[in-house]
Amino acid sequence: PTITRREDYAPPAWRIPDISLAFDLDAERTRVRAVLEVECAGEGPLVLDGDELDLKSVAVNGQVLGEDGYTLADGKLVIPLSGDAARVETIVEIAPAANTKLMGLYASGGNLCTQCEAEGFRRITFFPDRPDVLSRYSVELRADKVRYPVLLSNGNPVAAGDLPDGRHFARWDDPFPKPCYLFAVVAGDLRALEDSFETMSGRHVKLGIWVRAADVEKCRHAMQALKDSMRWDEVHYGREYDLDVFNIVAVDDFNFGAMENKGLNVFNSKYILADAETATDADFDAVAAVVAHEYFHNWTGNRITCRDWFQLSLKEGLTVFRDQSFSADMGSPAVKRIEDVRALRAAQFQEDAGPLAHPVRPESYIEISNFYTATVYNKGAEVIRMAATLLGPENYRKGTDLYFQRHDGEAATVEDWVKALEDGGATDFGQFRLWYSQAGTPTVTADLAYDAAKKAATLTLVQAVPDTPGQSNKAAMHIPLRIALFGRESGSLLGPEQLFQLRSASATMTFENVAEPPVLSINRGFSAPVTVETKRSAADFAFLSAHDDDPFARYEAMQQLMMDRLVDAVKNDGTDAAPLVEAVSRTLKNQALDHAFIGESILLPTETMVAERLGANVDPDAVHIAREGLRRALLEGVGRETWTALHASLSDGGPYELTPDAKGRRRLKNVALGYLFADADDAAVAVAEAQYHAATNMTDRIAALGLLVDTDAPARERVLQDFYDRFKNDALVLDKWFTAQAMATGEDALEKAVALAAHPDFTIRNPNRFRALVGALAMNQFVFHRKDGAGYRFVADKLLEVDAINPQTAARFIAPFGRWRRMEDARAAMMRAELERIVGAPGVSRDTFEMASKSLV
Ligand code: LEU
Repeated sequence: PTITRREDYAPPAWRIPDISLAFDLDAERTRVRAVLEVECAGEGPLVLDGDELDLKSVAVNGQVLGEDGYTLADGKLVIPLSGDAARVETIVEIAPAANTKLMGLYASGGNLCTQCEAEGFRRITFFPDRPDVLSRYSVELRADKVRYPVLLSNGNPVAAGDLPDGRHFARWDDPFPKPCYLFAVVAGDLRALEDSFETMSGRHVKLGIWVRAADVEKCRHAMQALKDSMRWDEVHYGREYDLDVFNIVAVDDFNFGAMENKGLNVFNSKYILADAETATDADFDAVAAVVAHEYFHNWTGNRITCRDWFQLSLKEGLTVFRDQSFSADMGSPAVKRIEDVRALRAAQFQEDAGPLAHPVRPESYIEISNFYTATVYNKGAEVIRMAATLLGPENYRKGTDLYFQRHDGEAATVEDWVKALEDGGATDFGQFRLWYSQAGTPTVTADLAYDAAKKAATLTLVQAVPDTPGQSNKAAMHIPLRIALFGRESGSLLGPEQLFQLRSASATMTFENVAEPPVLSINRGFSAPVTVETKRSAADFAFLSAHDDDPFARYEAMQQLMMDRLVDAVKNDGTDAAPLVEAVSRTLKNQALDHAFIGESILLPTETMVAERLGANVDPDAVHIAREGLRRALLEGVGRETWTALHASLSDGGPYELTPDAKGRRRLKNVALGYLFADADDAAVAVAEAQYHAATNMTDRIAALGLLVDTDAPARERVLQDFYDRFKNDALVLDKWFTAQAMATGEDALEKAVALAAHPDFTIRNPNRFRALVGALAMNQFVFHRKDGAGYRFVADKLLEVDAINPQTAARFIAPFGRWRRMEDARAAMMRAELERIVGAPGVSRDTFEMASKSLV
């Protein structure tokens, strides 16, 4: 397969300032006429990309070309043109109903919709499918009026009306030049939840969220999030919305979360539809975050787009940082930060430590879809967070203002962004740029020495950036570390927190007037995406978990305490849980902490995170046993009565609310229930079954179900049956039913999951359903890594099955196999064997081939 490299970038030879498109829409056969106004900008013929298009005709300046007037080979339509400008017209036919890749124009639930990013537009019409060709679009849609009463595209609606034979049309004009990956069309029988928004300059925008008629009421939360995002972007970045309408459409079949097409976002319905009965608190938060993310793209992505796909983090890292900041402002900043860091560690740290590690700005790819990664998105966001920390709020805003001023209307680069921050914030980011080019999670080793006689403390910091595929001997990074010292006796801060900029391989920092032995609090707020190694003891972490005034650092201390116990338990078949029990008990009693924070901080690290920490020769069974052992130690140490009482005290049975306080109560209540299930006795089972039935919301119901699924109690089958009967007609909720079972860890959990793959409601055609069962199982460390290799085989079989119809969805599940290097030998060999089988499978897609072949190295 061909490799695309960043260094090979060359600007397009032809510009296309205007394009008009006419669609005769039909699920079986859609006809697309495209008229391109092209202008010469360099050398050579006009080269247009096309994939699975049935070409009917090509014309230049009104003259239809014969077969000798162009060449069509390897997905390229090459048309020699003379002169500086031409009008090029193509007519193609496509088959949306047969489009199982869900890229380009496809059918979902009786409607038609598009997905173009990154390279789906070439599956709709011939065009230079690259983000640096910006055009004004004018679109006419024609379709059967009964089947497709709603016809939407980008920009503003300009005309609509009836046509003969029961058909109708709609015309849309988008005045803002855009790359083709932002193009969208939707046709269907949809109803809108409507609203409006007045922008800061007093313009009125009509808002619509389009769904099935029965789902309109489930769009209220998304609509509120949209309006909140629009306001937030005005206040925090000075960015105003620019069209007369903003539409969102929710579809059930979607490879990703959502897509920021100009003025017409298309969403996976999972990130739009929510009500108390069907969505958990986490689902509500995800809806708001994704709505905000796609909306924010209007400026960071659409008005300023990417020059080429190596710059993807320019829009995605920045937009993730913006949506994280928005969610923090709308809810609890402390809990949001904890959640974001947990997600970063679970996905990105693992990626950075494995065979698929790549820089935030990658250097090459086979298939760009494989680079919509945690590194590009989440590490990219952390890099911008660090820049913002280094600049401070005022200078960061000056930098972003300058970025928008300089590059509005352009296809920009990461370098343009960094330069604007530098110039706007009057700083030097020379060394800081390494965050974009060097892969791997840096380690910072911190050693604190105290001299009681001199009342002085010295902190020695040493950084190391690990080798990653294709990169070794890396330069020292520019790492902002928020640091504070606490008095071991007084329990209070010794002087103000400092922002230390670690720029060299090692550095020391001295503290004067340290009157008592200090305890180190470092990387507070997770100021840098690094791993910190210290010699701090269990007592130090217990101390910080009780005294640190930075909520993230306090959470982190408890997590470190837990992680050290878990690693000790794996290595030594057991551990002294006493300091942890004591710290957890103390945290539970602390009236000053809110419920949500307590719930987060007392959660045990996942088995996957423990495996990651162990680093080599991992035996997942030993990890499972160690974690279950610690869970039981916490159940008994803190006391079954305490957990039961805590659970009961938070089950007030009052009306359902979505306030931060109510969410926090539910969180802690369900964490308490989880500890009771460390040893699921009859009493615990009864409490969970009662909670399941009494639940006024999905958060409580699914939490109880998820625990019961892991028991042999008769209640297990009862609640599973009840859940299925209640929700069998709601696809998103049925996904939860599949996932809960795929996450179970009983002895026959795998056999049960395999049986579920034959359930009439399971289908590999719907990406959400596939992820709900097969994806969840691949994340279930204990079952995926079953000793006999049956977990690997099942996931690999399913993955190859879906690869044949939808490569993007398949390729996503290669990563768990790529962890073979960390596993004990027998498992490592079986994982490799599956990867080899995938690489050699006849007809394997290049998406999956790239991921699997790189994972073998
Ligand atoms: N740009 C989308 C996002 O907002 C992703 C795309 C691949 C659908 O993350």
